[in-house]
Amino acid sequence: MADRAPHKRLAITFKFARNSENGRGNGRSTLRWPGGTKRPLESRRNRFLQQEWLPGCPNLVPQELLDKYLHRFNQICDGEVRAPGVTVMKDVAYAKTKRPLGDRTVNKLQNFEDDEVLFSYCELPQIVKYVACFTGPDVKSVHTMLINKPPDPGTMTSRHPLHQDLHYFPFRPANRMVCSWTAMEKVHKKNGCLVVLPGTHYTPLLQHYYPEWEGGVNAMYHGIKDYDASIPLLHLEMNAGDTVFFHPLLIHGSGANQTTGFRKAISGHYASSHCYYIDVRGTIQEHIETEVLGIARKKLGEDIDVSFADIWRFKSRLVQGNEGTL
Ligand SMILES: O=C(O)CCC(=O)C(=O)O
Repeated sequence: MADRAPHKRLAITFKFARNSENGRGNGRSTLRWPGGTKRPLESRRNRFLQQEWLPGCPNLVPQELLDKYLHRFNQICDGEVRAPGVTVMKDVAYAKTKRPLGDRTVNKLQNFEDDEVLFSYCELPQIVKYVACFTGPDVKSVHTMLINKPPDPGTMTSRHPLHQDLHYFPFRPANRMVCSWTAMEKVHKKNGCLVVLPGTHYTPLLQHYYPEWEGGVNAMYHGIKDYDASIPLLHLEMNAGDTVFFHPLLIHGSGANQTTGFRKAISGHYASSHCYYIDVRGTIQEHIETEVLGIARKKLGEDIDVSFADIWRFKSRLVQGNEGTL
C-alpha cells in the first residue's frame, strides 16, 4: 500500500466526456482514473446527478480490511461460522447438485447486516462520507452483498445481466440512494469486472426479465431486454480496495469469470432514512414483489403475513444519523 497515495488526496471522480446532445458517454472501453481534484461533497452529488459522473476512489479500503472480509467469507462459506440472516447463494449450475457449499460453488453472500465483521464494511467512515453526499446525513444500509464470482462452471452462469438496482427496491426517491462497490482483488475483463452503460442513470426504470440463457440464470439475476444497445459498455477495471459509487438507475452488470481465480467484491446499497415506501402493485416491479414474497413464504411458511416493504424494513440498518420513514 505504501506506493499508493492515501484516498484523501485521490478523492476524485471519473469523468465520462459528455455529449451535450444526448448526455451519453464517449464510449471509452476501459475506466481511467483521472488526476485528482478535491470538490465539496454536495457539488460532487450534483455533478453525479446532473452530468455523467461515476465517483470512484482508488484504494479506499485497505488490504487488511479486505483480508478480514475474505476470511469471514471463507468461514461462512465453509460452515465454520453460522451467520444469522446471511443468504448463501450457489451458482445455478451447482444449485441442484450435491456439490457442497464452498468458495468454488458459492457465487455470493447477501444480507449480512447482522454479521458485525462484514457489516463493518458498510460503516467505514471513508465509505459513508461519500454515501452521505447522495443520501444526506441520515443513512440506512438497505442491502449488502459479498460477491465471490468463482471461475465460470462452463455454463456462462457467472455473468450478471445488465440491470438497474432500483428494480429491486420498493422505495423512493432514487436520487437519495447509492451503491458502493469495492473490488476485493484486481478485477478486469477476463475475470468479469463490472460493466456500466454510462449516462443511463438518466433513464427511467425499465422492464426486467430473466434472460433466456442456455446455461440457466441465477435466482434474482434479472436483466433488461430493451436497453439502448448503441451505448458502448464501459468496463470498470479496478485494483483491490478501489471503490465506485453508483446510482440505482445506472444500467450495469458483469461478465463471466473466465479465469481460474475469483473476482470478489463487497458492496452496500444505501438510502436516506427519509425515503418512503411505494406500492409496486400494478407497476413493472410487481413481478419482483411476487417472486420475493414467494421465496419468503417458502422459507418461513405459507401462512406468514409479511409485505414486500416489511422484508426491506427488516433488512435495513441505520448506519449514521436518525431513523426516518424507511
Ligand atoms: O458484482 C457484480 O458482478 C454485479 C453485482 C450486481 O450488480 C448485483 O448483484 O446487483
